[in-house]
Amino acid sequence: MIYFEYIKVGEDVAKGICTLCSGNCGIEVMVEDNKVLSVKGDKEHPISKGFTCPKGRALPEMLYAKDRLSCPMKKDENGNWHEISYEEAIDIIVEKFTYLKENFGSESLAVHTGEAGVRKQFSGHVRRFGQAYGTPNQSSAGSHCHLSKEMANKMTVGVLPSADYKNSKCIVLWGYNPMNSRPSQMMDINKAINNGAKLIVVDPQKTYTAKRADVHLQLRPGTDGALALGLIHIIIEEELYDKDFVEEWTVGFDKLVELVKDYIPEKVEKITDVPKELIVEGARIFANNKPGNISPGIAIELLSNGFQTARAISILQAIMGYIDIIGGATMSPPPPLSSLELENVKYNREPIGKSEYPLFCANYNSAQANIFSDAILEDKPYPLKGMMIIGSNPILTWPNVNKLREALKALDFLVVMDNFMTETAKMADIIIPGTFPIERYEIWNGVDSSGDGIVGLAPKLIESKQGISECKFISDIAKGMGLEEAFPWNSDEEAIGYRFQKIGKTFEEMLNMNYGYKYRTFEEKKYTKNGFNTPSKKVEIYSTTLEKSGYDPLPIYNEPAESPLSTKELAEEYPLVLSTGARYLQYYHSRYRNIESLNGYKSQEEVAKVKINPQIAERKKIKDGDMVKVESLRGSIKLKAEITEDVLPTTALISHGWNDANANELTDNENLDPISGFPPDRALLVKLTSL
Ligand SMILES: Nc1nc2c(c(=O)[nH]1)N[C@H]1C(S)=C(S)[C@@H](COP(=O)(O)OP(=O)(O)OC[C@H]3O[C@@H](n4cnc5c(=O)[nH]c(N)nc54)[C@H](O)[C@@H]3O)O[C@H]1N2
Ligand SMILES: Nc1nc2c(c(=O)[nH]1)N[C@H]1C(S)=C(S)[C@@H](COP(=O)(O)OP(=O)(O)OC[C@H]3O[C@@H](n4cnc5c(=O)[nH]c(N)nc54)[C@H](O)[C@@H]3O)O[C@H]1N2
Ligand code: SF4
Ligand SMILES: [Mo]
Repeated sequence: MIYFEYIKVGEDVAKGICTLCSGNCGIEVMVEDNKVLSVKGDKEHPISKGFTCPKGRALPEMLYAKDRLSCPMKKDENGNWHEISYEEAIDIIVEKFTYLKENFGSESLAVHTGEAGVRKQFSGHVRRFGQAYGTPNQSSAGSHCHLSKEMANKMTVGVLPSADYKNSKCIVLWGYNPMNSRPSQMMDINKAINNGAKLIVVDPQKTYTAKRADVHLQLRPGTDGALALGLIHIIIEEELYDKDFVEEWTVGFDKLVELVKDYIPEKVEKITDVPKELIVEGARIFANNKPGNISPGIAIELLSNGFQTARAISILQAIMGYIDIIGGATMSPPPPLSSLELENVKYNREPIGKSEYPLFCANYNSAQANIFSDAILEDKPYPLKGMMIIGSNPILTWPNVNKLREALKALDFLVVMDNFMTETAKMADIIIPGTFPIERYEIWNGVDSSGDGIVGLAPKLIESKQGISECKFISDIAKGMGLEEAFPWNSDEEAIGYRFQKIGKTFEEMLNMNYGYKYRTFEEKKYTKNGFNTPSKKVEIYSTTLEKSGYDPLPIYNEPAESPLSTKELAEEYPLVLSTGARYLQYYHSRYRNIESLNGYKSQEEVAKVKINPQIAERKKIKDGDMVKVESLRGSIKLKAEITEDVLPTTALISHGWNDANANELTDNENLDPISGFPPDRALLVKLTSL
């Protein structure tokens, strides 16, 4: 077995890569008799340099968790589970998928990979299976993560840039808190701050990071677009922008001047609740400490106005000329790997969401999963009868879960592949136990300290005793359905090896490069050669692509669909603005509440909390730790109150991912962003009552 060659540092310490999150930290793994004993950081790794977070170090606990699924299971008519053989599971799935295709058309099956599939080999296999089977309804965590800001940036500057923190003089963390969500990046951020870089944080919460900032713009959730236009207003009014860059490399600047004319600090303060003096100070600091960059987080995407907000932020960075330069926002193409997409696929129907979100669905050849419930329950635009969900727990992560639960119940057939019996897995007809990353090969990529792009192969370090390889599972269903032509590989190794063909490397060569292969050296201002990757080859402040699709070509601000300003009457009954989902370091969405060291050896009831300001607590006679009810138009949940000055009196915050206090019972799948279809998880109206 190839992977044993890997166990070569000393006798039993293998070098690997943690791919539990996109940090891709280098790890040293103690392995004995195919069992992982411990995980620690690999100091020689060129990007992570020895860093690991508690999740990575808890890998052994995850692998050997008592409640880990270990056998395929089938649910009977009475709702009881029975262990079945893998072969039997494949036969049932093949039979059901064939039935759906013959009776309702291929589009009646949706295949979804969640966050656990992001940048993983198996998500490509799942899409490929969908293409071979003939369903356009392939979806991913991209229905509510990353792709909205990626598409907004693509349409504006040609690509989603990434911040070069180390060399920056002004770092803006905008609805982004890497301290919890991408801790390995804090090394570079801290280095820059120690070298005198300014830090601006835009966050409704006084996070630890916000407390360290030079300027903390503590805004009302969902008003980020207005704040961005306000900052642009000051930068233009005080002529702080990069005039040469704007002149030569942008289109629509004159229209931007017109758009932001009204966004004077007084007006922006009224919308955002951020004191006007701070807005002015923030704009000046950002413009006068060159080069700067802005990292927009998920918070600005999970809004009913998220797409245009992402555009406004992208434009704010661009008019400073901070793009594609060292210390600014660097533009790096992804590693050029061979694609797993099948060519020339024709479908009978458009994917679900294509008529509502045509640009999103066309850009990503995907369905928009947030409206699957409508297809299942109301046959809109046509019936959806079956789903295969791999590496996702929609019951805890998709918006408006009460409706989603009804929808999943109404399906003819649901297959879930997971490592644990999640709330979603409980609703399945068939469950297949999955693997963890170090039980399989994975491709990783990152940027090293010189800004060079690296792609690598994360080795498989142990053979899974319980789980089935996700790629093998997909390939076995495809073969069962006579679609083997689309899956010509004899093993997972062969399939991964195929991906490296385009860079001229073999599987074995990649496996022998512990620290990856440098596929690109960093080069500044590439746009001066070929222009930006937009139709006009310039930064499109005014986007004709948006205009042609009937959207506003400028980064306009609309109030959140539910807000004290847009729905005044509703706000009288539901007066608090709720933002859901801010990350905790030790959890990953709905994951790891069962991992004792990560959950602090506590029950969910003890740790699930809503953060509220002392003023609200006093008014409602709530003490810290009291149980409260939080209610929106969609549903209500009960959990403990955490009383903290870190949130404004107008705002409440709840993380998502707790089975018994599921924030997504409150969220909305109707007022989705009109361009991306992303859910407004970060700005809802709720009321709070003490229990
Ligand atoms: N430990 C851990 N790491 C993760 C994840 C995880 O679940 N756990 N998830 C991964 C994934 S898939 C993603 S997408 C990323 C997300 O990671 P980030 O982009 O960092 O997102 P969050 O931590 O959810 O939110 C960042 C901040 O946004 C603030 N916020 C809330 N509402 C608003 C708002 O309306 N406007 C603004 N400006 N800020 C707001 C919150 O208070 C929070 O401090 O993290 C990834 N990393
Ligand atoms: N209210 C609210 N909702 C949100 C968000 C928010 O901020 N607020 N954030 C959204 C965002 S950005 C995202 S990305 C989504 C994520 O939403 P999901 O994609 O549903 O993410 P998870 O809850 O992590 O579910 C992943 C599941 O995969 C399983 N798993 C983990 N690793 C593997 C593996 O290797 N193989 C297999 N087969 N299974 C595996 C885990 O046990 C877990 O049950 O949530 C979204 N939902
Ligand atoms: S930050 Fe933690 S979970 Fe993410 S790759 Fe590094 S060790 Fe793994
Ligand atoms: Mo995400």
